[in-house]
Amino acid sequence: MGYRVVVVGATGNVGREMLNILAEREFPCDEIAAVASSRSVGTEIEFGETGRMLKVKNLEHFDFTGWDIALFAAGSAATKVYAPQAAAQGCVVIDNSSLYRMDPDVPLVVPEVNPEAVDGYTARNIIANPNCSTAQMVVALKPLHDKARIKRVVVSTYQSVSGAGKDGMDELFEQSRAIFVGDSVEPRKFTKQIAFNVIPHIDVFLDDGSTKEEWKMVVETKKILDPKIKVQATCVRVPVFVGHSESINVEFEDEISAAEAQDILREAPGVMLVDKREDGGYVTPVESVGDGATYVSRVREDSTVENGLALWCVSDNLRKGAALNAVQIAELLGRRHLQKG
Ligand code: 11C
Repeated sequence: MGYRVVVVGATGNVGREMLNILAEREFPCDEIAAVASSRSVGTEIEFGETGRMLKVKNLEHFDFTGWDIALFAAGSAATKVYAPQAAAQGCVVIDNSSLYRMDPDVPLVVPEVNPEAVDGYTARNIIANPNCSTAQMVVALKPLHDKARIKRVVVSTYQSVSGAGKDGMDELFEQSRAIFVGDSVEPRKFTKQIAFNVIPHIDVFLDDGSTKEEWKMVVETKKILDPKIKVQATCVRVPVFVGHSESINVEFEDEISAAEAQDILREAPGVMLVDKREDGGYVTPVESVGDGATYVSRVREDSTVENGLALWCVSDNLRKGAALNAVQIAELLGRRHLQKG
């Protein structure tokens, strides 16, 4: 016997990946529903590569009663209305938006890092999925924190346009084409030209001069990994379609060499160490696409601080950063709480 699973926002970048990953990992689904806003109702979407077509249902009229798990990849406005409704109807919500992440009654879970936190889901019947840039960073940092206790992290991100949804991908494509053929470029989704450029701004500005994306990396890392860790983030949009990269500097309480860190990362769950210290011996975002791993490369000692390391971290933001992590949470929930059969 399996689960009755709903994917909300099934036609978006992340929703489609959720369906792909549920199918790929053979998540035990007795029934699967693809749900989206009224705009997409009636369209058909494939359940992974199974050949099985799902007719998209209208979120506005969807009754979550009797469904076990809803993976939400909808915008914040729809999530605010329908996630509590689904939870109240007895369906456990795993939500990819930022809406509930910092709610003390909602666990924020990365299964390789804080699997036990999932047990807190009963307070609201909601579990939050972290921001993509946080998810990959904490997967890489957790095994190093266990070894040498992290004090401080300074991270600069290189985030792909797919983090901004399909509109972001379309804008990069259209601007690139326009520049090649000599047309003018009009930024719409992004505040400045993204093709052949980089933009040090993701999400809204906050009073202290940081952006909300940067704030998310700070507070989510504390909630998932350790509230004592200090984080300084600079989040940058780059003209890459899929795959977020991060340059991370870490300061530890205890001594840890680059070689020790490499040995630890080689064995760490969810991490793939590719660190050959030669031309091409590292991972770039295009190589991470379609994969679930958090890749770590360029591990080296940072001699500007005591007990410091620098590293490069890359992952498919639509997978580990969103859909895969959500499905892993569903698997964890199934193992720990919702056993079937
Ligand atoms: C981006 N990280 O790359 C964002 C997308 O809080 O879930 C995900 C935003 C979030 O634009």
